[in-house]
Amino acid sequence: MFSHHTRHPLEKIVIIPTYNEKDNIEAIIDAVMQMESGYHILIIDDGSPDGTATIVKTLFPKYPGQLFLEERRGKLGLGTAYIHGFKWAIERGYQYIFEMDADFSHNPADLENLFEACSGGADVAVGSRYVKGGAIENWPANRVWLSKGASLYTRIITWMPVNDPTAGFVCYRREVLESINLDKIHFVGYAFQIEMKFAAWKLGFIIKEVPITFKDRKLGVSKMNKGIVKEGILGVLRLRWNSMFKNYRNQVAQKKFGPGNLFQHRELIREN
Ligand SMILES: Nc1nc2c(ncn2[C@@H]2O[C@H](COP(=O)(O)OP(=O)(O)OP(=O)(O)O)[C@@H](O)[C@H]2O)c(=O)[nH]1
Ligand SMILES: [Mg+2]
Repeated sequence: MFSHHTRHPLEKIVIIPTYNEKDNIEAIIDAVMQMESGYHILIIDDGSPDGTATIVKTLFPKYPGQLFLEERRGKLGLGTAYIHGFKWAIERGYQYIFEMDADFSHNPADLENLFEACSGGADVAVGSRYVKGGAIENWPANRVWLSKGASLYTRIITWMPVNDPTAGFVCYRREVLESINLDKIHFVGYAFQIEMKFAAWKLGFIIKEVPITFKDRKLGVSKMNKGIVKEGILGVLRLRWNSMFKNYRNQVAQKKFGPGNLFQHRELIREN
């Protein structure tokens, strides 16, 4: 019954950062584990006072060798949680590394579409609200406009050809995360999502957007705040600035690959 897990034990892992997600965490883990093709899950919990991590631990016996938890001491931000998870997943040899929220804004069934895009030639698959077939359900108008505004702003400043640059539902081929010097990624909120895509794009990787329907969270509370918006506005300017006067590719590439042989490295990836 679980043969697919043993056949590809280290193929796909979904990283889910959590802060106070006790009402969602068990259901989201169950939903991902129910997917036919077999995903592992890594939860990065930042010492949630509501006991999210304790709930994850009670699920270990149900999903042996498939469910993992990294606990950090305090709320250190979404960006550093993902960086921690990326390093963890690369070290263990996972081939497809996913980002997903815990709050059911992202439909676990869409993991398959992201995976298909990446196994079919893309290096990064982005679950996108702003391509044909994408949608947002139940978000208040002000959140929709903030998000659309952020996307437009990012496109105007960076010229990056991604319609949903703040999207947090993403699949990366491991080569992408290996090629980026993750210690150079500094943003923590929406700017983190933009920065990761920007770095992948600047390094020449192929980004494909896959339409998704994004739903507002039903349970738990949002961690969105003014600081995250401010970081986004200034962060995008900084990305553009850094890429104008200094070689951004050199700055963000993992030293062992770049800068001269990075594209060579990328050609090797593409041939595989
Ligand atoms: N580990 C960790 N996870 C976080 C942190 N901030 C947010 N998260 C998680 O990151 C995911 C996205 O955060 P959300 O609060 O849903 O942010 P959002 O989607 O912009 O806001 P809403 O959907 O309106 O709640 C959720 O799974 C959160 O629990 C953090 O500082 N550390
Ligand atoms: Mg959310």
